Amino acid sequence: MRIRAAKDVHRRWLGVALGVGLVLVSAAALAVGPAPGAAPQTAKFVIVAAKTPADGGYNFNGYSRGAMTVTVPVGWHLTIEFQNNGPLTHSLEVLPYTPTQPGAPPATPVFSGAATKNLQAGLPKGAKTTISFTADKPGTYEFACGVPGHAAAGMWDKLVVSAKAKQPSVTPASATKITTLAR
Ligand SMILES: [Cu+2]
Repeated sequence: MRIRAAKDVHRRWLGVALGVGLVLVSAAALAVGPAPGAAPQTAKFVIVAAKTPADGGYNFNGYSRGAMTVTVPVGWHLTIEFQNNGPLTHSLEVLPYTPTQPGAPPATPVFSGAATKNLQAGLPKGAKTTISFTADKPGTYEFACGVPGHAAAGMWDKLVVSAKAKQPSVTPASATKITTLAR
């Protein structure tokens, strides 16, 4: 009897220990997100053309001339909700970064799907559209307005596709809110 009772106590403690262990493992998984090397995910965020009057309205989220940098791990999918808040038409495309902006940006984005429709004519005030693409090649790129003259006037920011980054980020941190979704 005494031996059996001791075994029962032992089993009970083993059960408690396993339970605590499971809770700790679950909490750790929630805290750090997917394990390193996990499948790429989707980074979703908003870019508003002419959000503020900064730089004559030639800005995205209030930032112009590369003042905002979005960094994403290579291979991630990006879903960008584009909105135009300004009186002029604007658009958005991802191009290779160049220190000098062309007067008429190229009509083909660097990643397939990384451009809004009517790139050169632009979208009117109040327009909303979503673009989706895979950032499948590391490097430094730019978000540019495709309406001729706008990127040259300052309407461009940076996109870094990083082989080192594990999670997406934005500088400054208040420039947009990046949501991470399962792909
Ligand atoms: Cu524009």
